Amino acid sequence: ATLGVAVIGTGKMGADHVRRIHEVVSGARVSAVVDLDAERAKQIAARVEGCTAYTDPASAMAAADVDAVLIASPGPAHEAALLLAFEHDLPVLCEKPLTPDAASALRVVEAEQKLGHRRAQVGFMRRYDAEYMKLKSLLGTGQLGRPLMLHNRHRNAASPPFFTSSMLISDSVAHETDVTRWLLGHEITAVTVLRPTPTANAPDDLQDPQFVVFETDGGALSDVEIFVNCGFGYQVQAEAVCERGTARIGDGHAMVTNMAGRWGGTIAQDFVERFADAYDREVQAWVDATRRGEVTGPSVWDGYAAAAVCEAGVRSLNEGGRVPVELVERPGLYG
Ligand code: ISE
Repeated sequence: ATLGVAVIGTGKMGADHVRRIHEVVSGARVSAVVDLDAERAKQIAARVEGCTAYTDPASAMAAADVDAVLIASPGPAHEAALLLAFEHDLPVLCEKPLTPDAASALRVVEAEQKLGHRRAQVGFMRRYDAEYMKLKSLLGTGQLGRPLMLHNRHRNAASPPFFTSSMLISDSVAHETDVTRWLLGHEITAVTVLRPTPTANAPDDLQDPQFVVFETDGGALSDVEIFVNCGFGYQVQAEAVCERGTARIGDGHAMVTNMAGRWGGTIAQDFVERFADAYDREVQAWVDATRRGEVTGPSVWDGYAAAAVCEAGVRSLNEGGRVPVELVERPGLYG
């Protein structure tokens, strides 16, 4: 049967997922949208036939035509929505970050364990990006040998008005915590955040850019340039340096033009554009797995690990120096 999805939060990502489920994904329909802003909820619901607007997640989750939940509200609202979905035993796709800190993420891990089965997938969409997938499978073949270093660049054209210095880590570098763990198959054991003089183009008091170094339990280093007011566009790149070679993605060379003494191409302006295909693949995979009664994507454990690494990163940003990451023991539910 068609999966009835409640989309919680109708901001930039939530509205894009409503469009995606309505127009791109097969096997699912948006049966409910939830937003604290009733007008906004109504406007978005009006785009989809048979979709009901709600202002609180609880009423949406209790509705008969809701079979699954996509959480796209701001991070601080995720824990309550996740715990509620678990009470209804509803499958969840939760946008990153799982929650804003390690303690709340651990509560979500514990709640899912109590259910006794996996119910939630975390929205680390880069795992569904064609280029990242290629890099992952190349590393998996072993042809390049052991990975020694991973260099990541993560640039946004401009940060939204509510962005804080900590969010460069907890909201943006959250992706590289997952990419590092997933590509290398290592856990991150320590984080160091360095602070170059901020760009004059960042809002006052925003520490932008930042340079982050992860150490892993496999002896690798993964560094991240995070720069959220670079001005020119949205750019995400990764280069793995291994014993027998290197591999690099994200150069955006899909099409190169030559014109009047110049060569080049265009740069995506935001993540909705750059990762459109990845989001499509992610949500379709979630719907397909859910309809088979399975959970296959990045887990709540991955969300917890990312939260713990980011929490250490924010401490390093604020206090300076190297901050170790302490994870609880990985529960059996997560392999
Ligand atoms: C945003 O929340 C995302 O998830 C984007 O992928 C990232 O590039 C951006 O910096 C974040 O704020």
